[in-house]
Amino acid sequence: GRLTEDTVLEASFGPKAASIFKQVRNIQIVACGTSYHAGMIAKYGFESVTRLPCNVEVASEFRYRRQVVQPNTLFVTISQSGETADTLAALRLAKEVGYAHTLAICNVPESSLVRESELSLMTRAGPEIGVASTKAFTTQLVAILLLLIVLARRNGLPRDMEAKVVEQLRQLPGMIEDVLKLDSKIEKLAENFADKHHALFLGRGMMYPVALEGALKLKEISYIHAEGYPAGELKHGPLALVDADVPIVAVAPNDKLLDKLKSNLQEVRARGGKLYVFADQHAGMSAGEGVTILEIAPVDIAISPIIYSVPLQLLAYHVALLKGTDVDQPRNLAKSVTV
Ligand code: F1P
Repeated sequence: GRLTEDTVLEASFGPKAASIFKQVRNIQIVACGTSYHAGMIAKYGFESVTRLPCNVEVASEFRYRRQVVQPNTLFVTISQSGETADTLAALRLAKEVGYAHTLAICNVPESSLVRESELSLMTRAGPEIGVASTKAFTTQLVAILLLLIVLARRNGLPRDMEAKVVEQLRQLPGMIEDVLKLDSKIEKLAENFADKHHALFLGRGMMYPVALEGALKLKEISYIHAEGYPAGELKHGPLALVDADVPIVAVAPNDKLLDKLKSNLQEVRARGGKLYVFADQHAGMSAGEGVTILEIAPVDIAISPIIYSVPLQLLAYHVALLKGTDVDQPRNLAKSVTV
């Protein structure tokens, strides 16, 4: 038969996908750990492009909260394994309390989460070898962009905007190859972290969850205490932590928040904090005393969270290697938290 848009949607997401997407008026995202950070990024994109209200919450809180269910809400879970106990319990609760539709973004087709959700979108990252989620995260971000296109189309996404996102996705593999070329520089940078006890990761907008994810990776595999912060919140507390012994990582794409971020970074520098900034080539950031810049080729905002996550993953990896920790099997952590 003829390949219609609806047929494609149903082949990708499951039966009834086309009519479900037409009805969606709200989005509720629930996930844990790294998958939660992917959900936070999704919220920025979904709200700004589709104009649908979107909430995001960690599953371990969502499942114990009394819910107010908005009509026509699409309940989205994100999970690498599809077996995370809190995420699964949240999905079951969502069905019980009457969320209209459920969708799992997941890496494992035969998982409980996929089986129990009405719709699913597979990330197809292949098995994660280590405990810490890395390629699962970047593929979740790609899946989120695809879902964003679908939802935005239903709500009138201009075709030129869609074409731009699709073009960015086509160029993504090459851009990631380019970022991976920073590996030896990042390996060198890691030497500034291996003997430290704390680190701060800063970003703004969609780069805030990217900063959270960078901090989580460092915690998980190198056991260095790391905090991710929205850079504008620094003055409300964490600035008190800053001294020469707390390295500060910032992610600085050339976006509309760049000037604000720069002034936040100046505040940090003024207090003796050493800065390591992954910055767009055209961000106008210059290296100097206590400021190291690693340049990233210009990228569109749609894929910047994907691109900027990769060097942060590499940083955590190299710090862990220097410290001699087990990058694949960190202490105290399980690949899939099923209890
Ligand atoms: C969620 C998660 C992972 C983390 C670790 C523990 O898992 O927090 O992000 O790396 O493996 O579980 P999932 O629901 O995405 O499988």
